[in-house]
Amino acid sequence: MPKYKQTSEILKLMRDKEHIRNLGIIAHIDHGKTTMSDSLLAQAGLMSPDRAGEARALDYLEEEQRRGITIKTANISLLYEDEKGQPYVINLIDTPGHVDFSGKVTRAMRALDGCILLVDAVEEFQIMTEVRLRLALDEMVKPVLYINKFDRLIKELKMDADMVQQKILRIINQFNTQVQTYGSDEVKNDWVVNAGKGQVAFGSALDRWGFTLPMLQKKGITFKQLVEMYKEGKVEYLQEQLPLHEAILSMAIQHLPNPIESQPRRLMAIWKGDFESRMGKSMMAIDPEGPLVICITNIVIDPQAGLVSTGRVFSGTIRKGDDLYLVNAKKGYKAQQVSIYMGQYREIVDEIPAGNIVALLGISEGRSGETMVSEDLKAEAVGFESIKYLSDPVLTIALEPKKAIDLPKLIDALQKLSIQDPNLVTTIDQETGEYLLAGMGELHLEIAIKDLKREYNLDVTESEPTVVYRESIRASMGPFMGKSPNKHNRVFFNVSPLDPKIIDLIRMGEISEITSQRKMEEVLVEKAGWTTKQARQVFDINQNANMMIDTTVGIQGLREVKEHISGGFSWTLSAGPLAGEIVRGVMVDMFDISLHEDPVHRGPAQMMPAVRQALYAGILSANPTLLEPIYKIQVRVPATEMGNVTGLLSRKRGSIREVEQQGAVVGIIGFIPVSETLGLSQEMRAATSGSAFWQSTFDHWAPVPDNMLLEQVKKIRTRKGMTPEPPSPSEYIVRE
Ligand SMILES: Nc1nc2c(ncn2[C@@H]2O[C@H](COP(=O)(O)OP(=O)(O)OP(=O)(O)O)[C@@H](O)[C@H]2O)c(=O)[nH]1
Ligand SMILES: [Mg+2]
Repeated sequence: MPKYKQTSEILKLMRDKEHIRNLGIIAHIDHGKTTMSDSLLAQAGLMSPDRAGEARALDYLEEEQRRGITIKTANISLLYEDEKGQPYVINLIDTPGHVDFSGKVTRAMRALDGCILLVDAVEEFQIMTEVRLRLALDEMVKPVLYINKFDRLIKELKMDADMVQQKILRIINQFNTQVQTYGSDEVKNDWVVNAGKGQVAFGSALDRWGFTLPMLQKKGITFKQLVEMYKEGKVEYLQEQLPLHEAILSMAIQHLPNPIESQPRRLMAIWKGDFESRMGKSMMAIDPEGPLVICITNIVIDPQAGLVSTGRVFSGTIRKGDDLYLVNAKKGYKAQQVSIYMGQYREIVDEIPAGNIVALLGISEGRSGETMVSEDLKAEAVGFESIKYLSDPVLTIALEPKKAIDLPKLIDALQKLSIQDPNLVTTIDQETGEYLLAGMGELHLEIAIKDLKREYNLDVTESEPTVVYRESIRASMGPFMGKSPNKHNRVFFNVSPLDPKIIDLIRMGEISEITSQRKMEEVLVEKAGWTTKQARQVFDINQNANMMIDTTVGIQGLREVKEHISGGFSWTLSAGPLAGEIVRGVMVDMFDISLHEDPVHRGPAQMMPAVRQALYAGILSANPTLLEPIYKIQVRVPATEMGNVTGLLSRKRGSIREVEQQGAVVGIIGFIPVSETLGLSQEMRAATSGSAFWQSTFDHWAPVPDNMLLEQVKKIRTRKGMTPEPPSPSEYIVRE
């Protein structure tokens, strides 16, 4: 039975940094993460004897129970004593495997030092196994491997010990190949795993037994005997001899880093301040006596308690009543309650020291990615790098309250939804006044709508999901002039397609509108081959991957209108001229400006429309197109059905990149436009008599084929209540 601790003892443990592990459980959907996390909670929970051991304690949302999948991340703290009696605190985050909830996994990574990649022994590496492992490698969160559903190999596949061994060797090889391919130079050799050294665990989360090879050796059980024992149904004996929590947690404490080892390495990747500053030094030392620094990694709005911010304490010790300053929001708040999450419950504690994960009440403007510091650090604090998501929201639905009187309630609810999940993006369609909700996929939106209806008690009607497009250009053109409504100000632009290298740098958050001059030069010179002079010309960067450079010389008053030009730039590009979709990948060279000498006549109401006029003229003239989102798709199907799948994919404008045969099953990897996947489930089922399993993840944006372009533009415009024909460039081109 677990030895539960009193809060006073827990605090002592949480101060002992060498004996803390912050780890995540990551995997493909349905491979058994939550079943495993539940069993760890039951066998090694740090608190709450009355609640641990509930069936599916971590998938506690009604929607999760109903669907049998995880939708959110859940935190628990565990206690594990090694054979010498040394106690360890393990802060664990169970994450969802479904692709639509990938953003939540990305946010959780911020709080972690290590993770366990879980792989279903039967299914082996699947599309999200690879995606999640690469995410961990990108974030410098060290992974180890747990191979789950070991029972299925023996019971269902009737494998003998040799066959089992071959199968697990293949999984370990897949893991190590990925680490060596995608890991950074610093880690790729250290992070490969070796089963003989106890860096791989095996087991059955369902039956709650598991082992590492050293553990098996110590108990004097051979691999062959183990397989035999399971075949003979000696599950209870295995549970007793080889408890799952021991296998997993002993692997975690031996092979995953503690905060002292990991935090300095992680800081290099996620914080760009000065390591010699007070803030930098204290975070590098994980000093519990230093100034407070917390990075928020998750927000939950609790109907009773209000907004709960979860985050990693990078420095200092957080106590109830502490004053916190939010670096991005530039506001101060008081921590009204300090607690740790145990599944759905929060347990109040007195304080949480650096190197742990905390849940706070009272930070009403807390947002994921926000940096919170103690008041005394306010003036010098440098925030963490923004959290980078691998994919964009690609589907959108229009919402309408059934009763007009509910509109304010709907707006409020939508705002709350996107505070908790920043991958749900709400916009108002400027033409129709409709409320639009964009998300990562059909399930993501379906669950958001359910929340609106049930949690927020709203009666809304929703449209079918439609695909989100982008607008872009394919030619370099110019000059284009934009004139302010009062005719006293002029801007002059050239436009061209933005270099894909720069698009990547913006998407990965390496450069943004808030990047310092010094860093901008460093990144653009090193990674894009620009000269320092060019890098100094960057005037504005827009998150949707557009850039403006300023090549004007000696313009009087430019500094005062800078903000208005930037405002016009982002306002215009949030809805392009072709179909009102977001503009992506445009480089604007502002090479001349003429301004009225009186600031009164060159305010935002004058400058923003001037910018828009020139940009619209430029985009419409430069061979504009729509970009559509493309999924990477992986299909597993019996070899006999392969032709039906490839046929279906090519009818859907898909392409095939790789076909891999594994026994009687083939794995097909390809690309398919998202617009062709709405309703694909039924067609796939019909084409393969239900024998195909498939998953897709967002991969990239690609131009809509030219022969479909105009029709697609008209379709979007009609849906938005605009005139079907897109405007011609002449509507925006002004001369003289
Ligand atoms: N046979 C067998 N089934 C298992 C094992 N572990 C989990 N399962 C089953 O696999 C299914 C999925 O388990 P979950 O724990 O919900 O999987 P998950 O990885 O958390 O899924 P998501 O969070 O939705 O990605 C459930 O039906 C479990 O009972 C195992 O070791 N053996
Ligand atoms: Mg789960």
